[in-house]
Amino acid sequence: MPTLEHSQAPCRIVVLISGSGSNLQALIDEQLENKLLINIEAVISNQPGVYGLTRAQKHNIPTHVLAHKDYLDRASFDKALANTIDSYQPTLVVLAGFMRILTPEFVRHYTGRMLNIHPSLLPKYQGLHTHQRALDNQDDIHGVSVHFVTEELDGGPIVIQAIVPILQNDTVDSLSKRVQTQEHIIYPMAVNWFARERLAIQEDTVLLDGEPLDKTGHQIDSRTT
Ligand code: NHR
Ligand code: GAR
Repeated sequence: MPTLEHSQAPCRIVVLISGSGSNLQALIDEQLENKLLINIEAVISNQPGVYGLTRAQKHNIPTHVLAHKDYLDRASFDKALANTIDSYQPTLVVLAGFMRILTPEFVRHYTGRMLNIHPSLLPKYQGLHTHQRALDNQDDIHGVSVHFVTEELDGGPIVIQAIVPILQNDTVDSLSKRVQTQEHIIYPMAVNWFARERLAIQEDTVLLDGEPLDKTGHQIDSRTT
């Protein structure tokens, strides 16, 4: 029986990974808890042999490896990637530790229906090595952002951020673990909102339940919650 709360078909999701897939696991767990809300149709990795593929297979989710090294250039890789994704007719594409920059053509095709999780308090530290950069700058806080993907790398409208403290003697390892704990909370939350059609984009602003969010999205402060 469909519930009053959620009578639609599950939101069809394709997840792109490059690595261990702990964020993918958080989404699989969300799906297991709430079967009617989302369905991960496929997982695609640009890296062969990564553990995220095993996580998907354990739950009978179809997997594909598209090794970017097998393609002549970014455009041909992205075409093959889009063809594979679109064969599943997803409503949402989720980048979960996906480490290849995507071409503008690819990104435009998924406008408003592709999310990324980035390990920094955007707009600070776009790009790579965010934990090291936060430590080098002796920041007091660090964190993670979920944003809609646009042509500007890590520059799309932000849905949600979680703040973590930086502690004395933190290393990249200790700090990234603290950040990842928050990743596994906020990514399922953002995907859940999308699946329930609670998110919209108006120009550069994210609306949650019709109300505009700040530029930094909905904020969760792990120091106080
Ligand atoms: N593509 C676009 N157009 N826009 C975004 O916002 C994107 C994107 C592709 C990936 C994830 C992003 C992150 O969260 C992401 C956001 C990879 C690189 C990178 O430099 C940078 C940012 C992100 C992902 N990749 C190198 C490249 O040449 C390869 C690095 C490697 O393989 O280790 O593609 O941080
Ligand atoms: C996550 O910490 C994510 O924030 C980061 O990679 C890790 C992937 O972990 N993403 C990026 O750095 C994107 N450039 P996972 O494979 O265990 O989900």
